[in-house]
Amino acid sequence: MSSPVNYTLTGNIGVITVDNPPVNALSHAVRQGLRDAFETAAGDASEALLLVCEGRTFIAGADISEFGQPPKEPFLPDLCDHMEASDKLFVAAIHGTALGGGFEVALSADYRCAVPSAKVGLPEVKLGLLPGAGGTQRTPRLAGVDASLQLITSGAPIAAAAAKEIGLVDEIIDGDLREGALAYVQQLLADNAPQRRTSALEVPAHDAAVFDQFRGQLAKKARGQLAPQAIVDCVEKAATTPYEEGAAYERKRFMELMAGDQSKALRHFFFAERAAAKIDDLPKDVALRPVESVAVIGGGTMGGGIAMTFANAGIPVTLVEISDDALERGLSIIEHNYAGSVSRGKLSEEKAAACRALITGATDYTPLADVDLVVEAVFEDPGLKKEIFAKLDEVCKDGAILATNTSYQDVNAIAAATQRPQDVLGLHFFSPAHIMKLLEVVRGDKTAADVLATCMALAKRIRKVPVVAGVCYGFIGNRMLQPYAQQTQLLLLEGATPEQIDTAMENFGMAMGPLRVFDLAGLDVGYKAREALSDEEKGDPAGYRVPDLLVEAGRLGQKSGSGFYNYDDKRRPVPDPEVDRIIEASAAEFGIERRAVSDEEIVARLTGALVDEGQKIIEEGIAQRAGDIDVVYVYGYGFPAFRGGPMFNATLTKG
Ligand code: 3H9
Repeated sequence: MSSPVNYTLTGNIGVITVDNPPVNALSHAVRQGLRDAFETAAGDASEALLLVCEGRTFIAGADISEFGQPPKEPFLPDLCDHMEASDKLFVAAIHGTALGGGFEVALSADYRCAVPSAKVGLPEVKLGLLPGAGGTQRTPRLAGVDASLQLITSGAPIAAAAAKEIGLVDEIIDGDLREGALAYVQQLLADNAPQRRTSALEVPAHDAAVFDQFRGQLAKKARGQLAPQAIVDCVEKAATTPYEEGAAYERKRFMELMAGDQSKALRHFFFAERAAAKIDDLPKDVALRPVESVAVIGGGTMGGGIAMTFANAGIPVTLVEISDDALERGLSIIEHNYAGSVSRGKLSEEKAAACRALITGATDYTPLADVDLVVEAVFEDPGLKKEIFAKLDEVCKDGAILATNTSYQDVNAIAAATQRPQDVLGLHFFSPAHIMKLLEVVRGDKTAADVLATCMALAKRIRKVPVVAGVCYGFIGNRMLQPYAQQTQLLLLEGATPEQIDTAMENFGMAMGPLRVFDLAGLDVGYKAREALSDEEKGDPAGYRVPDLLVEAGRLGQKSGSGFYNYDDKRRPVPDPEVDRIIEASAAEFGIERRAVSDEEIVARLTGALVDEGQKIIEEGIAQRAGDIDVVYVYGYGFPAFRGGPMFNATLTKG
């Protein structure tokens, strides 16, 4: 097999080219190829070395698929030291993304140049790791301690210009990178630019208090996570000890993290997210339908957020409401949201104005005749939804995709209201739709392959993470929420308090405990939904008696100032003895004897409820694979990614 690394002498410059699609990851063969190239270069007439990459990106990191297998020489940290020690001037030329081990390779060069669109970063923290090939030691020597802590603990890549500003990139190359980089190397040679080994540089002066400040911030922001804290320790070592000592320390901490459950879980999640985008029984070459214009029906919170999502991706949207007043309200919420993004610094004023300009309003279906996709986002009334789809069937052009954003309704029944069920599917966004990353793509019995494939590709374009679900009540996420909610209620009746349950689950890593979530969503929502169900469908009354009593007492959750908690003017939850009395009375009604419930039991029963339902969802073919369920729960329901999602977490706890 030919090597993914090619070495050629171009005049007096040895050009090393990595070509390992799709992302030039540092597989064993690439590491070997790099080592061989440096050995060849050591014995030839080259005066300097240039590293460039083929394809869409510079090296995007170590090969994650090799993690967990016995490591093979050359090890990346040694290779980086070896390349850095070369006595020929070494320059890295970056396009696409130089990430993780890829950026660590670049940090081993004497100089780095990049095209303006390039990004660099050390995203290992997102895999529960730290940069393990000198990244925590070399970055602060170039960029200083503060910028390095920010870069490495966040894992977020930065643009070439920002990287140049903090010293991580030396030269921006406009135009063709290879040509520009060759000229840059010639210039360096002509200027007699000295070799500049990063590991030999001094870490710039800094405030020693910054390490504890970061530890404190991360204890809150990345609660329960090991890698961010380990990164601070490593950068502190870089600032306080010689390079060799710091590098050995980094290596030790890297290996510890690599062997731990958090990194296993996050690595599982990395691949689960990418696998979720694939539909097993879909032909690979299915032609996609064009989606260049969209209509959203319903201008409420959900519809408005969906409209913003498309506009933010540059796709024009028509927002349809039933009256001028309703449309006015819907558009003003959108404006308010954009203004909020601008004031929080998330969006520039120009970008917000450009996105807003892509959204137009309508109060009838005439403009829908030409759109490529319609997303219906009216309230959960099955009759109304069917009526809307029958109307869409009349006005929309052939081939338009008709989607419902329903959270629970039968997508097949909605599709049957049209003469073109093959064009109908569910696109279930999560609120707030312009922020939440998850998109459940609900495949009806008759949904055409190209409709499904188009929507999966579209999801990526609008920066969502799509997961395919089959038709059932609540699809994947909301279906699993039911037994989770029921167990929560049983735990209350058996003796746990709302605060104990929420704290136990938040300490486990959930973004928010279940009772705080119910209060936020509004207890009246579930109450109304239950009214439409038969007793059998509602299940054990012990699973909903307390929230029913709370709603009947006017406690609808945050919106009414009280629910499972009272809320102060800053929306902080405060326990209320009245709620305890309601819980105790309900327990007595069902003859449930109250006892001390441990935090471990709370976590085990609530995560167990998710897993049991998840298992059924897989058996019934509603989800394609366990990893898809993990993606749904992490992106849609605040399940901690560092536990891999509910299904993966169960495999860890089982041992
Ligand atoms: C590290 O470097 C540790 C070192 O510090 C120390 C070592 C000692 N490995 O995301 P995409 C695959 S840790 C293996 O859809 P995009 C991916 O699975 C690493 N495979 O493309 C997918 O495969 P498939 C630090 C990888 O254009 C395909 O490539 N680096 C890797 O949307 C396309 O990926 C990172 O964490 C990898 N490193 O985004 C970077 N990366 O087609 C991780 C990707 O079969 N990668 N694949 O499903 C990314 O963030 C994105 O992939 C990237 C491209 C931004 C590069």
